[in-house]
Amino acid sequence: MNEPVRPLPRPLVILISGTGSNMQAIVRAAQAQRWRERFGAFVAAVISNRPDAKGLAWAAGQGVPTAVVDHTVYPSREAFDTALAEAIGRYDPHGRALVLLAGFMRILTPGFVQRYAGRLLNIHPSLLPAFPGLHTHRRAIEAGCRFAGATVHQVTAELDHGPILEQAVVPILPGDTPEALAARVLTQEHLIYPRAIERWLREAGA
Ligand code: NHR
Ligand code: GAR
Repeated sequence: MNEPVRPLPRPLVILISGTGSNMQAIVRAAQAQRWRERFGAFVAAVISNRPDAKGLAWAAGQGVPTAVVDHTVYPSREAFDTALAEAIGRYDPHGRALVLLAGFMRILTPGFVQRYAGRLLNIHPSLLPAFPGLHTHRRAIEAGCRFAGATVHQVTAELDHGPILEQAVVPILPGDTPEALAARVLTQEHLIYPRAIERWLREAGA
């Protein structure tokens, strides 16, 4: 319902820093669930802040445009974020893109977040509001948590604090290592991130 006959284009721009398995899950869901036909949504670009990110080669192999904005060559976070916004803008001529952080490891400035307000999502490997920031799996194990998980949320200026769109829960097992727990959480991330995006697109309408 409410899926228009010829929806306006909705570029999806995915930001990565590494493997890009969440990015792959999004690309596959876009194809399998016919997001272009249903929502006008298509993966317009994958952009990495690291030139050696594994996910870039996979995206290029799928025919998805890729770009690198290497944070190490910019003098400040503001300068990096300005360059990143310029790169996104090349794939977002009408300011409608949904920008998806998928294992993206650079904290974004308030100015950048403001520019994409309401259309900037992140997946974080913890059950927010527990364990914002880094090393979430080690911290959850050390805290004695019985459960961990992942959260898809809107990005706001306060790190890992935006409104929650989806969550998944996994058990923490006796003897778990951060690596074992991370792998268990990651399988759930690949389910909830596409689900959150599909719902966002459906609710955004044309
Ligand atoms: N930016 C804002 N403003 N708000 C959020 O909620 C953000 C964000 C940027 C990235 C992802 C986040 C996560 O899900 C994310 C959410 C990087 C760091 C970090 O400390 C923390 C959280 C997240 C991503 N990065 C270091 C930095 O100095 C660099 C670490 C590295 O390069 O390995 O930017 O966890
Ligand atoms: C994922 O677990 C994601 O939630 C996490 O990094 C992994 C990236 O995997 N993100 C963060 O820790 C953000 N600070 P992927 O590159 O295979 O999607």
